[in-house]
Amino acid sequence: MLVRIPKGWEIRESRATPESVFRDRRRFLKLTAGGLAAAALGRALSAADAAPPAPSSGLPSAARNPRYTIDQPITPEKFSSRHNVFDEFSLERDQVWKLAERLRTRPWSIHIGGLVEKPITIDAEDLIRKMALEERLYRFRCVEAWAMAVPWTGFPFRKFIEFCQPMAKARYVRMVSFNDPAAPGWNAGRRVFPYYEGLSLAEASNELTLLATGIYGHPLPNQHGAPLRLIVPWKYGLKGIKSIVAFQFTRERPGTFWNELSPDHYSFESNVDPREEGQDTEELIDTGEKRKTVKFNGYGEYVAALYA
Ligand SMILES: Nc1nc2c(c(=O)[nH]1)N[C@H]1C(S)=C(S)[C@@H](COP(=O)(O)O)O[C@H]1N2
Ligand SMILES: [Mo]
Repeated sequence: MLVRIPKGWEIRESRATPESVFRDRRRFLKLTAGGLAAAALGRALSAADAAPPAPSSGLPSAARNPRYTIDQPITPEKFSSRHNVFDEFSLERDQVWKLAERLRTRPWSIHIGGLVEKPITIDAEDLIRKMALEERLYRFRCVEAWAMAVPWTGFPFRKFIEFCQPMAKARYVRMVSFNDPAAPGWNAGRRVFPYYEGLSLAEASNELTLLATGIYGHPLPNQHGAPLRLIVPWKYGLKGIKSIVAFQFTRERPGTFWNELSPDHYSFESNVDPREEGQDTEELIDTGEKRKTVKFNGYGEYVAALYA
């Protein structure tokens, strides 16, 4: 069993931030060891209450794009699918998968609006069928200093922008998660939802930025943000908003969930940065191996110019 010691960021938060804001995140770290042990047992999914198949199911499997690969083993799915952050369902990392399981993701309306030539509402399935899907191996780094590497299926955000046709004056894109307290499994007592995120259009157009529809060669299970979630591998995981229902193109920089809760600790950009207090090392969720954090999570050659 993995034994975890308190992380630097945990100390930082308790020192500088009102207790009410961070009590939950601190509590999880104490529970993490148990969560990972449960994952290691590889508990079987109960099929009984399963929701209908995800919108991307039934599509031909996407070919792996060899340009995006990693220099470490892929994290086994039994770890990544049992240690999740999706606070709408549970603040306990090892409980999310079970609670999220019954969420219905079909049909799933996605609104595209704001500064676009023609605002539309489109079903996730119709949108996904319009896009050419590919698989990419990416590193993933949470601000809680855990890390993994997984194969995502999806389409480049850049292609999605072409589809949306934003007006020339648009500079940012704001994204919003589903918000349905009546949804099965919803258990969001302590936080105010929906979760919302944003990127500059320069960031969203970067070749790395992906809208994911699947993981490990199959549709996204709900705990990973079905039917559509954002993946920006050079940023902390909190930027990767799950189960998106709206995209709004804006001229002004939009607010983001964690930045507005605690601006001193979570910047709009939230790029992985080992110089930040408590972020110099990270721990792999499967092996417990500790290693040095790399600036931009190792993706500097793709993105450093965005921030120069
Ligand atoms: N809607 C929503 N999206 C979210 C979150 C959340 O709580 N709600 N958590 C974020 C955080 S902090 C992380 S680390 C990643 C975790 O993604 P995973 O569970 O697929 O590994 O999702 C991000 N997206
Ligand atoms: Mo995170």
